Amino acid sequence: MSLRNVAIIAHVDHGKTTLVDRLLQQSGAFRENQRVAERAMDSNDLERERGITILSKVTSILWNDTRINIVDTPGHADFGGEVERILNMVDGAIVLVDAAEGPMPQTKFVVGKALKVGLRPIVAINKVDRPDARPSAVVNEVFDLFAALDASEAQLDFPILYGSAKQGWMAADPHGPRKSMAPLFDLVLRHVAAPVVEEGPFRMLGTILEANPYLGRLVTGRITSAAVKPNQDVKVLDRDGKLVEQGRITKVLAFRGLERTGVEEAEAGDIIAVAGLPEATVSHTICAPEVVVPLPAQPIDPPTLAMTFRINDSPLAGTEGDKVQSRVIRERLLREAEGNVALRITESAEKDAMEVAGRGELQLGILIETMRREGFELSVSRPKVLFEQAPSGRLLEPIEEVVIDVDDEHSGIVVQKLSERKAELIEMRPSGGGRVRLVFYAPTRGLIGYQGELLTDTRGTAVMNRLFHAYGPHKGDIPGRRNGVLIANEAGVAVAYALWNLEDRGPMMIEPGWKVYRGMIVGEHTRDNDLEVNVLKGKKLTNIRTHSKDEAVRLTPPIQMTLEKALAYIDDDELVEITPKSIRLRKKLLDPHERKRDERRKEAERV
Ligand SMILES: Nc1nc2c(ncn2[C@@H]2O[C@H](COP(=O)(O)OP(=O)(O)OP(=O)(O)O)[C@@H](O)[C@H]2O)c(=O)[nH]1
Ligand SMILES: [Mg+2]
Repeated sequence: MSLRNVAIIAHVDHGKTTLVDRLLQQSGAFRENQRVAERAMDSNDLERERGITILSKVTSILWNDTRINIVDTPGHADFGGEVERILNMVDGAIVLVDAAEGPMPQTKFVVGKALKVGLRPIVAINKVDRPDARPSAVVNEVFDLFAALDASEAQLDFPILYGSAKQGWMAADPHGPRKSMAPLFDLVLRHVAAPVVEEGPFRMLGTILEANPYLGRLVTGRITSAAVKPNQDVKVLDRDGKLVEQGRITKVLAFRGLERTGVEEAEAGDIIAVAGLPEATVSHTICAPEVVVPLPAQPIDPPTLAMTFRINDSPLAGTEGDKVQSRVIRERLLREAEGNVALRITESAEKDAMEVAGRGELQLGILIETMRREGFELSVSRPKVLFEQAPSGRLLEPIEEVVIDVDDEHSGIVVQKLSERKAELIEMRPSGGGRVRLVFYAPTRGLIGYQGELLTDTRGTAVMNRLFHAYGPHKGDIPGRRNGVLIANEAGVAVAYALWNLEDRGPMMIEPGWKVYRGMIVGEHTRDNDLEVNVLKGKKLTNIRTHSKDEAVRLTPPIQMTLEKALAYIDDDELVEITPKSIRLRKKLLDPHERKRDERRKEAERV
């Protein structure tokens, strides 16, 4: 049977997963009356909640007797390294570009990678149904992008389709016919080459790794040579050709619609998953026992951001979660690192703590969120950017390209705030409709926690996109949070009246009825120093005042501390306490005297 392998790549939210929905539907992959959720490929809980793709996934459809393996990729920059590997597994790529937004940083990143591995992408201008769509201008921008990325003649000559994944059509003209995805299917068959198959015994490069609750470790990749069957003896080589393990494949799985089906044999060129190899991972070669040379594999991007995961040792520890011991946390993290190649877990210098390094705030945030749902309690430190050293000995730090689209009137404050954070403005141009597009090179360090501030500064109208650019010289000190915090001075249950009394000290982060402890952060101080406050003190109860009256005190709604917000908010001497039920902020040292002593010690070190 003839075969095509194609990846769908784009900036975040440009419609990749929605497109895959339509391709599945229109190729008849679903049964007549099958109920299928929207963005069906985003199958894990967090993907569904957040509406983003986190893990790349493979599916396949049949079109005119050709099987097309389609890989849906994540658009968020934290998962960019994975997209790069996937492009090595396919023979074609569909680049989706939002007809209103045009090419964005991640478009540039993925197109650059696709061109580099020699693919000739198909460009699909998506979302032409948007009222603000500007398809022909966007095509020009895409052309400029390809040219700027040194595309070859053949690559510059990219075929273009216009359409709406949401409405289920693609066509050679923006005006239609607005009928179906057939033009895209046909173009894939015409434009994407059949997979090149090499001679020799069985070899396959591990490209996607996942842990399956029933089958164990599953490694997905494209078979480079020969066929593979269940129960076949294989070995696994790392990038340098060192033997990782010898074993037997227990299952060969093909991707069919939303399901995976065990098959009796898979042929060279096909994208499949194998089970039964406990050590094999991404960038390993799974091969017949006689093979000695591994397939070329790109190295995995080094992590750029790290956090310390410690046991929860607050006075409320163990009251909301059941997985609290450092041994359990450690095992869980090590298991995660096995299935997630972008994470690096190391022992921390601190007691009962592990250092977890990854590609970004989102990636680490997702790990924490997953663990809390499993019943874990943790306390996590402020994210730290990982530096590198140039051969000259000079300190280097990660620099990102940041693109911010903002209403004209707010551009001033954005430029000011980002230059305080040591960002460099490299481009500023109108982007239509009274908006401007600002492009910066900014140190990752300065961007931690900026998203929330940006939304406040621009009344929620700005859109920020970031992408790793390069390691550059360290930019020097970046001022941290300016405000101090309000700290509870006693353990108990917060009372409305006490919170109301503290309103002029600053916004609260807790609500009446919440449990607090000494050293817990309960609000933000309007000034730059920390302040200890009493949130337990009720109004003196006299005969006439009842408890219910106390409740009637009208409070300003507190700051809602989501996990991401909390991680970005805390300072070096603070922690986020995470349990299945709560996110609390606290001082590392709960005892005020200890904090004083620590401060004095630091002061002494400075002079
Ligand atoms: N108007 C319009 N909206 C669309 C279209 N295609 C997708 N969307 C919407 O765009 C949003 C993002 O769609 P997804 O399919 O999740 O985008 P994605 O590229 O897979 O996003 P990531 O996987 O997170 O990178 C959803 O709200 C879709 O409904 C389209 O053709 N027109
Ligand atoms: Mg998606």
